[in-house]
Amino acid sequence: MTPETITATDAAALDIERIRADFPALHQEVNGKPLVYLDNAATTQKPQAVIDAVRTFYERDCSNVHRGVHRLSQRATVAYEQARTTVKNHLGANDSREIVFTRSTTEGINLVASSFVRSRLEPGDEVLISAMEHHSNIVPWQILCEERGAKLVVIPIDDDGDIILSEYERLLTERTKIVGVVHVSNALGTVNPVREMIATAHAKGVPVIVDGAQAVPHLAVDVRNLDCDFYVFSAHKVYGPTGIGALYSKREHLLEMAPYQSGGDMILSVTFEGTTFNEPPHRFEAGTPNIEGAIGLAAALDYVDGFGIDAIANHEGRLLADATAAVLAVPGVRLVGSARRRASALSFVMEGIHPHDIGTILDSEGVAVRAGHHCAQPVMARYGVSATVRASFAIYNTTHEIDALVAGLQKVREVFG
Ligand code: 7TS
Repeated sequence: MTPETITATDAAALDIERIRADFPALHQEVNGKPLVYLDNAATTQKPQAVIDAVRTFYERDCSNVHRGVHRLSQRATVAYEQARTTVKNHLGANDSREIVFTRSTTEGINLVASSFVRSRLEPGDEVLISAMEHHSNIVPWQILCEERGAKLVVIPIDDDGDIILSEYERLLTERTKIVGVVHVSNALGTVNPVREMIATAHAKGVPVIVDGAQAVPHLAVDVRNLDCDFYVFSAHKVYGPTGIGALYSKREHLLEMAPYQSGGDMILSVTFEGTTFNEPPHRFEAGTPNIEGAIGLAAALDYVDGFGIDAIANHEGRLLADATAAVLAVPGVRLVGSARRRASALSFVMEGIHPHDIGTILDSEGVAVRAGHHCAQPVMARYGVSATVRASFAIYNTTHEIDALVAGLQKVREVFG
């Protein structure tokens, strides 16, 4: 959401105080100050509806899925499969069978690397990623390329933090076997033009996996409109539980893909002579899944859909625009990432002061931010810093909290003279 597209009416559409009341963890003090939680890109707080959904599973429906004839197991199975449908609807997929529950974004990428790309990668082939990827969209490809004698190729980004699209087109060749690109950068906040990038890749017959970890919480995602081959995200960044995420994959790919992990639930029949595998998505969900996690994820997406992701995006877009201006007005602050289109995250450094010191002083004021490399060390290297301070916004943040952030930064300046 570009700040200029936000209108006052959009921003007024959400009753933030009422929303805040839904999140128990927000109402506490840290170091004697009201908590100002601005580390949402790392993980979000959870609304009561999600906590209740998980709790109800344990209090009423606790059972394993897909195996019992008894009532509790039937209820658990229905809830688990309904959660799959909720994810499918939220992402705009065609078919629930295109949704695989994973542990996280990280696991989704590893699954695609292992089950889809490995068998297609010959020596001399290439995997193309951008220079602003999270480590989880770098390291699995690096390991795979090493194993297969293939090459990891990186699309450069410009000083603002936008992908250089002419370089992307140049680097996309007949050797490219997959493109991996982040939808929204966790370190820079850049919203990448993934729809256009996917069309460019498809014109050359190259499939694309999109890392949606920071996009699903902040903008409308429609996998059919994007026409991506794979899309991954984690529940915990979109108000859901940790330890659960989802992979969207075009069904034609899933049908061809080799198993990832193996064991119970992913089989049709097993003898000591051999095993036949279950249909996707179950083929990729070996063992007892994170049932309560899937149920909590569905409750989280229902919560988001109750407000509408566009209203959330407008609110957060306004906060980001206000915070950018306010933080930039603090002497010595330099922004890291000023892309054309940004969402949620504001990364910055202060001259002569280490980000960890800034984070520690902000914490003493009750303000929670992330200070570090954000699991994106190549991004830090690109901008010549070892770390940044990152404030990242969610549905429940307010302009008062931006004031608290800025007051905290003034305190940092006082302490460091
Ligand atoms: N991709 C992006 C863009 C991310 O921001 C993250 C997590 C991941 C992948 C990995 O997600 P996971 O749920 O599998 O761990 N990013 C962050 C962050 O910015 N601070 O803490 C985690």
